[in-house]
Amino acid sequence: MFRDDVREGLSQAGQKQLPCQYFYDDVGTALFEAITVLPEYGLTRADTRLIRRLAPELTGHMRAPVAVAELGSGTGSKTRRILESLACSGPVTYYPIDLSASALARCAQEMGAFADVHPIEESYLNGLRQAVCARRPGQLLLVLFLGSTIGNFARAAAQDFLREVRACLMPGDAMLLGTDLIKPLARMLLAYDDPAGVTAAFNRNLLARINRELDGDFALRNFAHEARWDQHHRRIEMHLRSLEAQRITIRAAGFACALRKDETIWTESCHKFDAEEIREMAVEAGFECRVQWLDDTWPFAESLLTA
Ligand code: AVI
Repeated sequence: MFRDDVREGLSQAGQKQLPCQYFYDDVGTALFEAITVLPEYGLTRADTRLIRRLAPELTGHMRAPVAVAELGSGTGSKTRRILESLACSGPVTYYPIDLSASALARCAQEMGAFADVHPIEESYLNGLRQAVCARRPGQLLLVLFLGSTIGNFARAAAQDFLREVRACLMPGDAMLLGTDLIKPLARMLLAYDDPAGVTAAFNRNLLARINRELDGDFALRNFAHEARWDQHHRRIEMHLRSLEAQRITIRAAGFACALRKDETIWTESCHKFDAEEIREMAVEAGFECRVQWLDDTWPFAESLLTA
C-alpha cells in the first residue's frame, strides 16, 4: 500500500528509497509517455521497431490456436502487430494484465478488432495465473513482457520472476521478453537525464504525488534529479538529492523524517543487460531461448523463450 511503502522507505536508517511502481499515477503516466518520445530515450522506439520486425515471424514459432497474456499491457498499443499477425493463423484470445482500469478499458476497445479480449486488473503474476486458468484446452500461451520493465527489478528478483512465470507455463508455451542492452555510458545517462527535464519532472512527481495523496509537504524545488551509472550492478539509478537539510512531514502517513543536505532518496533502478546474459537467465529459469532479435540503432533485445 502506498502509505505504508512510503513510510517504510523514508524511515530507513541508511539509504532512503521509494518504490518505482508509484511513479505511475495519471501525471506520472503522462510524463512517462512524453519520455518515450524523447530523442534521447530510444528504448521504446527500439522495442516497437523490433516488434514490427518479429511479429510476422511469430506464427512460425507457435502453432495456433494461441492465447496471449501481456504483463503490464497498458493500452496494448505495441501488441497490436503481434495480435494481427497471430490472427492470420486462427482466432486469438488476449489477456491484457494491468493495474490501471482505464488503460484496460482502452485496450479492450482498441484490440477487440484483432482478438477476443479478456482484461485482467491484477498484478503481473496473479493476472498470469488467472489467464492460465482461463485458457482453453489445446491453446498455447504466449506471455509478453515488453519495454524492458524487467530491468526495473533487482537482478535476483528478475531471475526469480522468470522462474515464477515459467512455473505457470506448459511445454510449448513461450515468453517474449524485451530488454534494454548496455550501451556507451554517455548515451545511457542522457536517456535518464534529458536536457528538456522531462525525466526530472517524472522523478519529482513521485514527491508531488505524496503531497497530493498523503498530505506531504515536500518542496519540490529543494530536490535535484540525479541519474547515475552503477558499474557493479550494471544499472542506471535515479535519485532525488536533497539540496539542503530539511524536515518532511507526511500527515496521512502519521510520519515525519529529516533529510541531510546531499542525502538522496533512491527512486528507481534500470538494469541493463547483454544479449548472452538474457539467454543464460532464461536457461536458469527453465526456458530455452529460441530466437533473439536485436536492434542496431538502439541496442535492445527481444528474446523468445520457450517453455
Ligand atoms: C518502464 N521502464 C522500463 C522505464 C526504464 O527505462 O527503466 C522507466 C523509466 N524511468 C525513467 N525513464 C524511463
